[in-house]
Amino acid sequence: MNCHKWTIPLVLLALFCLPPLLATSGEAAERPAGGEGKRVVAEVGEDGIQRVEVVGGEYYFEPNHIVVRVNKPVELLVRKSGGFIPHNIIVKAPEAGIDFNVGMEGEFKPIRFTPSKTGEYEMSCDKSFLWFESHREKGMKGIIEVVE
Ligand SMILES: [Cu+2]
Repeated sequence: MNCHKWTIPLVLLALFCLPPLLATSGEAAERPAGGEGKRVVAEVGEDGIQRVEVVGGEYYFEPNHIVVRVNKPVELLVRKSGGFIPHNIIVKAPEAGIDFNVGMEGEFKPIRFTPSKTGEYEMSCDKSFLWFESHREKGMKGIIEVVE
């Protein structure tokens, strides 16, 4: 039975090849639909406050491109997607009136500011596991775009 001598190598080959494939699809499933990310224009509430909900997870912000109007109050409602990995959301743009570093938890938490200058400002998570690369380097970053 000549064909049987290939059975074992083929099974071994399949076992070696499958885990990376599964790991890749698992990672893709972690990220919400939208692939490269999502651009959202903040909705203005009846109280005149621009509100956006932002969820942080491994390793993304959803949405990761938030558009707000200048000189109008903004409220970001932030929470993390679940699990044990800690996340935060940081924007360091005091020149534009945006300067915060807030830990994300399971419940929505408000971050309020009024952007005073148009431009694009980076938001990111600086958490990391031990000496490994930060979540920002793994893709957990985005843009707050302030427009007229
Ligand atoms: Cu993070």
